[in-house]
Amino acid sequence: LTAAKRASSSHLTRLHSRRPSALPFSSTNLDEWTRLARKESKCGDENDPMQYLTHFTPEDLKLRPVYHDSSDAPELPGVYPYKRGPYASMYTMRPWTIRQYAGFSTAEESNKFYKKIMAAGQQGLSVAFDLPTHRGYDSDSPRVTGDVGMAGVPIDSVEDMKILFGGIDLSKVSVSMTMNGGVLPVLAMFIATGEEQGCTLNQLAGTIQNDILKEFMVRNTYIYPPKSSMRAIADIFGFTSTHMPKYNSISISGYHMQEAGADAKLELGFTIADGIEYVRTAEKAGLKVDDIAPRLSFFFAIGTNYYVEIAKLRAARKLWAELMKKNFDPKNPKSLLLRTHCQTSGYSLTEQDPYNNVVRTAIEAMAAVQGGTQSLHTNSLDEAIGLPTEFSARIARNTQLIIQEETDICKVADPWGGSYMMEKLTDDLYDEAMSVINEVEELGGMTEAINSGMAKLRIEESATKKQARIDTQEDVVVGVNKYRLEDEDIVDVLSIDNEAVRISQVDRINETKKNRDEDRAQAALDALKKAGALEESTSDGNHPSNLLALAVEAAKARCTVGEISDALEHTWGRHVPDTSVVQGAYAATYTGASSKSKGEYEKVLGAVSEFEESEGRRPRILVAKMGQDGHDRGAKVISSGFSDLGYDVDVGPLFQTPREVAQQAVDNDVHVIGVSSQAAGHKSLVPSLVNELKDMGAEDIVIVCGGVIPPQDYEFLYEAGAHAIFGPGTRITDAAMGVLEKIPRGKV
Ligand code: MLC
Ligand code: 5AD
Repeated sequence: LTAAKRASSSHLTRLHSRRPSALPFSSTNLDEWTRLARKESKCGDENDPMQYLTHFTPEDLKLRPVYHDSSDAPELPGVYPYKRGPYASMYTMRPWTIRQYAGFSTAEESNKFYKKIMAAGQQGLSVAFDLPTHRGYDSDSPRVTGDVGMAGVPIDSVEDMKILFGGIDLSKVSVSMTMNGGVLPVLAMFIATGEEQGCTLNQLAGTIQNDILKEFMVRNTYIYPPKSSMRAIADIFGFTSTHMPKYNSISISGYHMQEAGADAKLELGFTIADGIEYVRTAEKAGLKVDDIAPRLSFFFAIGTNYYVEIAKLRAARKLWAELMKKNFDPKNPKSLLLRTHCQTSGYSLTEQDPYNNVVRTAIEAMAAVQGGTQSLHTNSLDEAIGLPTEFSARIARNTQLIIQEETDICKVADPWGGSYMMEKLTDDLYDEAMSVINEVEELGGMTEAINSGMAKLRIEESATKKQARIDTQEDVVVGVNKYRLEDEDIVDVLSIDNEAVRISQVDRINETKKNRDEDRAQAALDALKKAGALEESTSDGNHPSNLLALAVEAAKARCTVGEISDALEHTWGRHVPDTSVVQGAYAATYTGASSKSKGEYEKVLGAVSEFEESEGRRPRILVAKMGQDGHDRGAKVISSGFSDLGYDVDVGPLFQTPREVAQQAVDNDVHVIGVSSQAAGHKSLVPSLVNELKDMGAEDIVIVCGGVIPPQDYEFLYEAGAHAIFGPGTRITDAAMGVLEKIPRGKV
């Protein structure tokens, strides 16, 4: 809402004529708040913003823009350490941005969708790219056949990016792009698109995720090893801080940690520690804290732990402000502000009785808003089944519009401030996160904590415990482990013709390469290769070897995402992660469980040892991830649970082709392959796996599938050769028993 619209539509106008304001404040915090709120609201020196921004309810009761105690220096939003919000007037002047994450099929289809949702009330854009783009592969690469266009929109060259933003004025709309591994080519293509649309660099507003540290920990769409990846980030900081003052150069993300199983203290501690590591990286590369810190932004997940999630955002702002001050002593107050995007939790949503997800999401959205987020994505009700349909996306968007426009929630900043419970919870979480940060510091910072495996293992342990709490009903999930329906309705899902998308992308790549100036393209790629091979970082935004500047030239020369990525991979190589499994965390929760859950757990243990006695060895399962899908929470939790239940578990590497999985299964002589699919590639990857096993004469290996698989696809997968499918919400004990029953006996 604009200030003008607010003033005319609310009771403000009446208020001004009735009560001209005086300013009786003496305390410094209140003075500071008043100065800032006056500036933000443009209410003029003659008005007191506390009154100017007051809203009257239909009962003529006052809702003030913020409430505070009567101490000399009350805590207030917009005032250090910003626990109560980054802006003084918060949502009374400008509500958070409704920014729904979207992208699917082709640039044309996604562009149409963006225009529709903007017309229906969405306020900023947020692009979801497909997995090949994330991992720096063009759509014509043989490694990515099953992934093109499935989990997001494919971008191969600036020609795709121009279609994606056709008719959308990039000087007016802020655009977030979730891109980490493939950040250089993709950001370069966005910049080139803006310039070719006629915008100047200083008009481009938005955010690039660009947070590689959490990729190594949880999200897995990295390309290069950590050191080179951090160098690219410093160059991006240098370029955007010099040329793109409205652009947020990073979105430091705890979201994916929570999705991977981190509890709030781990999510908060690791995220703030990541932020500190990025500022250190920038300083080491010669950048000044006040040049980059005002454009660092954050991103948190908001789950169903209502109070804790609100406390998390309050504690986050305070932690960041204090640690920035202590470690870097910036002069610009904006360098201390933690501004954040939030997304409601995907993990908390269920495949079973999916309309319940609307309610969960609304509650989570309320927590995000009461915690003071700057931007929000609310998930769609079909989250656990597939990508949002037009219907489910509408309900998700309207959830935010209803909070913003039908309620008076925006009229008061930090309504929980001063609550005994909330203040204590905020302090406690602050302390817990601070001890995680101190632990990380003792290891030498976040890069070291990641290298040591500590961060990943702590999150995986937390994930396994959470699963065990659900399996034992200590944590209730309505419609899943309690109040389960006898029959589930089938919900519509968005279906994408992966093969058609791939063919059209390949055509456009060929066309683009045919029409470009080949010498210019090769020269641009050579320049990138050379700069990548330099020992020294060139983070300075005006330096001729700045990697983003060179990537922009390559994008303009019509080089593809794959070519630009390859030019750097040439010297940087590709990162190969370790695979390890947490032991004992699943079993541990059963020691205190009810006798019913314990009984089930022991039943599986018994069945597994009976199998071992009769077959001469334990049941052996290869947990496989095929294609570019790096979501491995499910695979990790299954591996660690099955291992505690007595299985021999082989954890396959990420990003395998079906042939590589079949080969590993044969080499390790497993009974079962457990395919974990979260990114919609199952309909092409599972049949290929079946064929590969046949080719190797290993059709007796049982295939079971789990993850985000729409029930509509079950029949297809069974016909293709899958023996069992376990949807989200399956208890590990049930899956372990189900798999055991599928293994034919008598094979040694
Ligand atoms: C805000 N403004 C105010 C104000 N509130 N001015 C006066 N008074 C107030 N009360 C101003 C701000 O200063 C700013 O201007 C402008 O209004 C916009 O406000 P903002 O608060 O900065 O909002 P926004 O532009 O939406 O930016 C929010 C952000 C940004 C800083 C958090 O980084 C962002 O949009 N992030 C989104 C990230 C995202 O969508 N990620 C998707 C991940 S999905 P100015 O001039 O100061 O800029 C994913 C899933 C997966 O990751 O695939 O794994
Ligand atoms: N469109 C919309 N939402 C998406 N998500 C992932 N990909 C898309 C997409 N293409 C959301 C889901 C998921 C989270 C990581 O982001 O909510 O859980």
